[in-house]
This record gives sequence, C-alpha cells and structure tokens, in this order.
Amino acid sequence: DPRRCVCPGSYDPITMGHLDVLERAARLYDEVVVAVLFNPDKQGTFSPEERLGLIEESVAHLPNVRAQSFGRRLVVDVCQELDAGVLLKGLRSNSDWDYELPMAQMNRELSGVETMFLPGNPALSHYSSSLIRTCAALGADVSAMVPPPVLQPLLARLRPAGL
Ligand code: COD
Repeated sequence: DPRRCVCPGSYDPITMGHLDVLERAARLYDEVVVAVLFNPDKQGTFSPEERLGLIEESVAHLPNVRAQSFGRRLVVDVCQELDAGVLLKGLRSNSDWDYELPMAQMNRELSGVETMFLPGNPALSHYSSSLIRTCAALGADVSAMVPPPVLQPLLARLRPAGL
C-alpha cells in the first residue's frame, strides 16, 4: 500500500531530528509505522522495548503514527508484513546518502519496495543519537535535542551517579 510508510531505524534513543522526520512523514502518508530494528554496526544503550516506549510517548500527538519493534529482521520483510509500500528516511548529509543509497537499492532489489528521502531540517541535521548520548554523558544540556519524554530516562541511563 503506497499510502502506508515505514520509518526504520535504531532510535537509540529517538531525537528531535527523528521526530522532525516523523512529523513530516505524518503529513505525507495516511499511516506511518516507526520500526525499531537491529543495526549490526551499533551496540545498544536502550533495549528495544525501552526505545519503543520512548518513541510511543514522543509521537503521542501524531494520531496516524505508531511504533513497533521488530528485532533482528530484514526491513523489507517488515514492509511486506505491514503491507507498506514505502520506506521513508531522513537525510542529514552526504555521509547519510552514501550509507542510504546502496541500502535503498538493495531493498528495492530484494522486494520492490521504494525508498523516499526527506531532506533533514538543517537546524537539526547535526543531531544523532550517539552524539547526543556522548554529550549528555559528559554533562551537556541536551534538553532541546530530544523529545521531552526522553530527557529523564536518558540522563538516568548515562549518569547513574547523578553527575
Ligand atoms: N535529521 C534527519 N534525519 C535523521 C536525523 C536528523 N537529525 N537523525 C537520524 N535521521 C534519520 C537517519 O538518516 C535514518 O534515516 C533514520 O533517521 C534512522 O536513524 P538511526 O540512526 O536511528 O537508525 P540507523 O541508521 O541505525 O538504522 C539502520 C537500519 C536499522 C534501518 C538498518 O540497519 C536496517 O534496515 N536494519 C535491518 C536489517 C536490514 O534490512 N538491513 C538492510 C539490508 S539492505
């Protein structure tokens, strides 16, 4: 179904950059499924269940957006299971493009599913889950960089001694 899109990612945790893409996706598609998937190149900070909970709280204001965790699965199989015709991704930079283009081509070869790219909001394009985690762990104020429900769990996880 071309009116249903999947926004796949690690979301470890969801950031304001992710949320901007999801809010824009919600205006373009009838239904948006945020798919929490396993990226073998990244070790996790939050468990898949925790990531899912933080996404659900962060997208509560978007009635046509829902989130689901799929673990170690091919994203194209997730699209087929959900009958979603489009993969939607945000592009921050050339390095995102270099990473995303071959995945988009591979996903199309594997299943025919098309990938659509939204240009990142330049005010948010330097946000990544990993950079925000690094800054937060060392005491920076990251409250504008993550959706409000993420802030306390993030600080609790990264600064257990109450830095
Ligand atoms: N502004 C705009 N877009 C952003 C921002 C920002 N500040 N931050 C992140 N994004 C975009 C990213 O560009 C990406 O499109 C999406 O949000 C998710 O980002 P991450 O970092 O949470 O997720 P990734 O890149 O680790 O996700 C990789 C996948 C999990 C999607 C990938 O590994 C995957 O599909 N895994 C399943 C197995 C599979 O099918 N592999 C592909 C075979 S071709």
